[in-house]
Amino acid sequence: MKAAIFGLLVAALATSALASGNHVGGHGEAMAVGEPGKKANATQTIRVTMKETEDGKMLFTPSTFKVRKGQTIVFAIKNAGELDHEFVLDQEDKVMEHKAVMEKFPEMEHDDPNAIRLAAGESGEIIWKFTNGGTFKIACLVPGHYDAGMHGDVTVAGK
Ligand SMILES: [Cu+2]
Repeated sequence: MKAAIFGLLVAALATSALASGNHVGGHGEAMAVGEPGKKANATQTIRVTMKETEDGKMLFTPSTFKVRKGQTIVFAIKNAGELDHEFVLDQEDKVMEHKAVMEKFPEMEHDDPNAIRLAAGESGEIIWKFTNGGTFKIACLVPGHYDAGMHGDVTVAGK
């Protein structure tokens, strides 16, 4: 249900929505960044820590990733900070749309396969198959966090 509501909100904000002629933000549509993966197919586990720093930044460590097209990755994510954080994996324009929605509706949660929200001290996983080459974003879209530094890049090599 949460995901469905989010989809509607995104559709309302999306400017690229009209071009597709489909219900935008709809789940089950192919995403440029790839698709949910199966753990059995994963060839690499990448550990990512999320936390605030003493000088007021919020960071993913590491924040840049290089993978290969076709690869399934387990992102093993730990919130080592004191606030809730999110790990959202998507193409940059989707991340920015989603960021705008979150700024309007900060309590919104999502349970999409490409995103996870973790309370302080929690750990979780995103298992993802990168089906397209290109550069994609990871981001925490809790309001203010992206602008405090909480984003990174995933480069997918291969045609
Ligand atoms: Cu955050």
